[in-house]
Amino acid sequence: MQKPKGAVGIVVLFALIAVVMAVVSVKMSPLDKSNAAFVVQEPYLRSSLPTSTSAAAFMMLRNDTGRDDRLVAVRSGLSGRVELHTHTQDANGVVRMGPIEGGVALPDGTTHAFKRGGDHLMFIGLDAPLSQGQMVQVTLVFEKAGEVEISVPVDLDR
Ligand SMILES: [Cu+2]
Repeated sequence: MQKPKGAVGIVVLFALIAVVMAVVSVKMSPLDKSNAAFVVQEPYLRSSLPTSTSAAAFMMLRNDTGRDDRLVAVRSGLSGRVELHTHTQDANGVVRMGPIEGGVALPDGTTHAFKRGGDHLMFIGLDAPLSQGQMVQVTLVFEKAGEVEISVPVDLDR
């Protein structure tokens, strides 16, 4: 029996390309010659229904800037208001989502997961319905680094 090594190799290669393409390294300034940056991995934005007036964005956000920072606000032309949300469970076991008070701490060298059922960016009051594959410009506002622009693709299938 001979294993189809070639086929496996190709599958692995495609998987690597998919991951690399999803990584968006965001320099804080065009003049910044160092490798200091925020790294955004696998960002996507979705709404539960095409007619929804709100949407949520998810991503892995890594701080490689060399100093501790904090994500304090988010802005986007997609909706008038964007809030940092999390899910919490009350004493009766009911899960609710609501704003994260004081923003999201992001110590240097750490990655924060914005994921389904957990922390997320909440876009409230969409001006238009989302379309699959649409790229949405989002401004992340950090306490120290200031404003960082990222692009987040709409993926309604995730
Ligand atoms: Cu929310």
